[in-house]
Amino acid sequence: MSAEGTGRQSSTHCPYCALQCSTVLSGERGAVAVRPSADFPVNRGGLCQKGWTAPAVLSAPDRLLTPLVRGADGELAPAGWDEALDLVAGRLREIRARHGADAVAVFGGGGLTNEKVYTLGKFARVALGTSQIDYNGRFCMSSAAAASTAAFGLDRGLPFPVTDLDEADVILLAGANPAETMPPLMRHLQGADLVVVDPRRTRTAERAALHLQPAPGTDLALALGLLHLAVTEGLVDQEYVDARTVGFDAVRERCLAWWPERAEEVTGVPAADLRAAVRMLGGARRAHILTGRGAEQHSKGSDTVAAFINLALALGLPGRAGSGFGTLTGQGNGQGGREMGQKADQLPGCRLLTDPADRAHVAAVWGVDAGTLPGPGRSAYELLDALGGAEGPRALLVFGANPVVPAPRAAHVTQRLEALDLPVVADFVPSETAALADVVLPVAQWAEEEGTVTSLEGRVLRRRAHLTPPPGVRTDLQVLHALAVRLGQSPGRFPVRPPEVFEELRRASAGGRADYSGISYARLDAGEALHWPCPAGSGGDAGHPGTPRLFLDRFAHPDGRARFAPVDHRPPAQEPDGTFPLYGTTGRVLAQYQSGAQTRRVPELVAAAPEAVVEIHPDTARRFGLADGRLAEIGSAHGTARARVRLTRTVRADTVFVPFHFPGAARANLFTGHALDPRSRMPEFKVSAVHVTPAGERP
Ligand SMILES: Nc1nc2c(c(=O)[nH]1)N[C@H]1C(S)=C(S)[C@@H](COP(=O)(O)OP(=O)(O)OC[C@H]3O[C@@H](n4cnc5c(=O)[nH]c(N)nc54)[C@H](O)[C@@H]3O)O[C@H]1N2
Ligand SMILES: Nc1nc2c(c(=O)[nH]1)N[C@H]1C(S)=C(S)[C@@H](COP(=O)(O)OP(=O)(O)OC[C@H]3O[C@@H](n4cnc5c(=O)[nH]c(N)nc54)[C@H](O)[C@@H]3O)O[C@H]1N2
Ligand code: SF4
Ligand SMILES: [Mo]
Repeated sequence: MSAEGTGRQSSTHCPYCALQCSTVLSGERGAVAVRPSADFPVNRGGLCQKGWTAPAVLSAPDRLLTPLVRGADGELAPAGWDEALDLVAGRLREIRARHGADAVAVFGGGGLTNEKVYTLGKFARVALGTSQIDYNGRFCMSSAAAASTAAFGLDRGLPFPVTDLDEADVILLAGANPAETMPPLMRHLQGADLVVVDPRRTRTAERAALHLQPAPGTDLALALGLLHLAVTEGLVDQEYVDARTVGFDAVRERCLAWWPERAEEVTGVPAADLRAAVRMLGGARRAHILTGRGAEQHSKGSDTVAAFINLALALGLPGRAGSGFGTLTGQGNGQGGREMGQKADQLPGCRLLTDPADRAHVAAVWGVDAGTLPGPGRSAYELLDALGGAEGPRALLVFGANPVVPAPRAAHVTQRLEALDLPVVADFVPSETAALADVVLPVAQWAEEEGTVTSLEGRVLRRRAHLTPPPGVRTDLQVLHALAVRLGQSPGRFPVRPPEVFEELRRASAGGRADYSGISYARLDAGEALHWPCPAGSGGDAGHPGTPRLFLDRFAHPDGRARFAPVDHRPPAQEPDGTFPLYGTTGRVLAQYQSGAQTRRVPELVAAAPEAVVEIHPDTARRFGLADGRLAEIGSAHGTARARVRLTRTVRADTVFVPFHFPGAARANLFTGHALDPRSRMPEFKVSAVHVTPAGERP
């Protein structure tokens, strides 16, 4: 329903990160105002600069308001919806007839609502019949998900509400910089002594009682060193280990080889600091260990998370009231986005395409024969890498991602996209990926449509429409419906109303690991705080109360016990050498979001962070002839990016840091490589071997 002209206010949530700060929108198109709602426990009246300025994107001057089709002259030109959709459906049918169903691929996003993710996965498996679907969350939460599922039998980033952190005495943050990536979260970390593990002295590290500054790519050795000390200092909670876990003996055996001096040699963190960290954690009444992308985005990311889980289990933290282990989910619907079936191996509810019972359940909800559902497809990077090749997909539909900027080995990925017979992008701004598409479909934005997202604490939240979409724009659900019908599906199979999709999603997830069946729009609109699992048919008339805290009595494995994982350290794919003497790492700055497709269109944010910088220590800059404020080239075996030198003593002397939010020659991913984690298929965004040279002031 539209609120335009009524003076009505709409209660919703921020379009950006997984904290999903609660906001109230007012005002008409062109003058939408946002303020934080005071009563939501996660942001408690706070927003970050991105949240405050989010309405600007609703009326971005270059917003897409009509479909675009690439003409014979090679240019994108406005077209009608029927023309664009007929063209796409016709070409898809042709490509499928000639090359088979897997010649059509889909790439989704962790910012899409649950309803969209669910529909996108169903569209791929039913309307296209393709196995080739994955999404940008593979680059985000896959290592955390793999390790958490293995250890706990379930993947919910925070298995407890954010407010539990308020009561903690000690919190270890491994590779997370929430002071810039989730500023309102810092309110919940104020009461605790922080141990921050980061090669940079970030704004988060400045608030820490103890900052451990390891070389990039050495967190696994660091976690093994900490576990070693927990064992030798007698801090292991043996009663908990005996009662609630399996597999500790092998892990204890392995960590004995990681005495503190050896861990110091590999990580660069003084043994005394490792000891201090373990004593803080072991001595706390309530402690948490949290990981972020800094520890996870490695070719050994899932083993690294496993090593931090091992430490947390040895100290008896997970599933204990007031303590715990968690991972900080990133994208707006990064949690729901990894549950509802856009992942290459997954069906809704965290069900698996390889499990016959899971297939049968979802096929029944979809009204298809389970035998017609494809098997698992390629992971995100492998999918992008295969595009346009002899064995790879020839058409790609992108919803909610901008892979030209955030994919590793970006120059190669861009070439793969260019090699496609049919690239199609649905977006609301002309992203770098949309610029390569043959057909661009303009869609509605967060404040123009209904839906649900699941935040980093596993709580399902309602996004509400404040405006009607501009004329000429359709919702993602309408686009998928229209394409499905053109591909021969019955119209009723692909509903366009989000509540209708949610009702179906409930049934598809029922009995699955991420069970949403007891959640409804009515309950959410009544203000209930519902964290999954929330099964239907239990909890009496009021319904199941949801599960804010998981694992208090048992973990999600059949025997109720958590699993230790015997992991060991290994070097990154590229290590500094004579040619590439520095570690290059990448990440975020406060004022830009992801590929920047949205935030680079907000004047205040551009003023705050206008271009890519390379953070470099003054001593290192001197060695390489680099001056503050001048352009530099950051080159690796994979390619070269360009950024402006920012001298700072906050970064290790052997490391440079480049944010990945900027396009073109400034793409940090021009130098990242294609090494993947064998379990999670996560790329190694956080460590490359690079050299940095002056670039001169070419435009
Ligand atoms: N402003 C802003 N906020 C965001 C986003 C954004 O783009 N911009 N994106 C959202 C999303 S999707 C995500 S996933 C989250 C990510 O949130 P974070 O994980 O906090 O973000 P990053 O900056 O990618 O990485 C965190 C830190 O890891 C450090 N690091 C680099 N290499 C290593 C290493 O080898 N080991 C360790 N221990 N640390 C290392 C970096 O110096 C950086 O400070 O942020 C969310 N919030
Ligand atoms: N070097 C390096 N690379 C990284 C990372 C890193 O730390 N270092 N981090 C990785 C991580 S954690 C992540 S999450 C990825 C982010 O990967 P990206 O794909 O860059 O994420 P976004 O920029 O959020 O892209 C979302 C796109 O979808 C559009 N969009 C937003 N909402 C909707 C919607 O509802 N429907 C449709 N159709 N479109 C929508 C936006 O306008 C935008 O163009 O990047 C990864 N890449
Ligand atoms: S912290 Fe995240 S959810 Fe909150 S206002 Fe900032 S970007 Fe939005
Ligand atoms: Mo992310």
